[in-house]
Amino acid sequence: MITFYNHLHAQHQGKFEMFRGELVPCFEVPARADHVLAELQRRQFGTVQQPQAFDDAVLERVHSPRYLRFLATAWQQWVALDPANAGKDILPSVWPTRSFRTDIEPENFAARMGLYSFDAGTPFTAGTWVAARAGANCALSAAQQLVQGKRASFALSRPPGHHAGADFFGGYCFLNNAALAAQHLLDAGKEAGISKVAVLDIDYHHGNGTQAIFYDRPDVFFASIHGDPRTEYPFYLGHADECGTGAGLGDNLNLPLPRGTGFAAWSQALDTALQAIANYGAKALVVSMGMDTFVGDPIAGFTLASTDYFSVGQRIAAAGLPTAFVFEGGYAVAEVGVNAVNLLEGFTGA
Ligand code: OKP
Ligand code: ZN
Repeated sequence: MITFYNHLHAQHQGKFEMFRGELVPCFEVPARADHVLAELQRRQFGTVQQPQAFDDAVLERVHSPRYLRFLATAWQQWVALDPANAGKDILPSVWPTRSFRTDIEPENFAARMGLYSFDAGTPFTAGTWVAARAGANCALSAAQQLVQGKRASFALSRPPGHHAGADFFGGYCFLNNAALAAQHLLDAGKEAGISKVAVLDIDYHHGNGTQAIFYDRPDVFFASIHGDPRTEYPFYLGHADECGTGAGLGDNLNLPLPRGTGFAAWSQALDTALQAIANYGAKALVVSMGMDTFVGDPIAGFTLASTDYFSVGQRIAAAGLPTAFVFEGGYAVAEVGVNAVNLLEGFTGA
């Protein structure tokens, strides 16, 4: 299996996120991807390649043009406010909640930051756009492998993507890498017979961005296993009664589980999700591969063990679909490499 990796991910290195009234050091750090890369190399798992470049038009298949323009220019706008800003990350502080208008892009920079975001935990830095763009290229390259008939691929991308919507960032995410991969499978895979795609999201946190992007679509099935949003981030989406809408009705499956859930119940949910994907008739699979279900994760609440990930990979492989794995969360930095490669080895049967 080919892994797509680009060192530019490290250009996104947030300093602090807002937590309980204080700024605390970011959990989403470059070392996460570096540990996965090191473990792939240590076990000689497949090959590692640079991603291809993809046009902005490919990003516009998922994200709005005005959002992409904002991301591409946000840092220069920030530094233009005050040259001293070059040494500080950007965090939003004001948002257009219910009853506010979002159709008019404000001229005030802080107001634009809030228009395009949903939390104060996602700093925007000097290198965020470059890193996010490189990460999206990894996900798109992984999808391109399946278009070319490969069985599987891995996008070792950072920052993660599944909380990012068509026109907003948050939850450490800016470009929705998994959604971009799914859309590219449909757009480029038509002749290869890829007419319906499933996204399986196994990150601890609900993939609200991916769900929202495809919620009314019959050509992408979204299934997610995650901490119950009544208590877990991102709180405002991911309940079991969210089944899709319009032409997409029936093509969204949320399997929320209580904080503290272990592998026995979690793996039953995985089998339920995979059965639903089989019933849907997906021709290819994108896995939002969050590794924060691990017992040692500092910001999540499931209790999977490192060895459980072999079984996760095996079960996904048994679905028999061409599969692109896209890296998402996983904040137990020292263990994230072993856990991720265990999953991939479980898949390949190595
Ligand atoms: C991103 B992904 C921690 C608060 C949680 C947001 C978590 C985003 C997770 N102090 N902040 O789904 O792994
Ligand atoms: Zn997560």
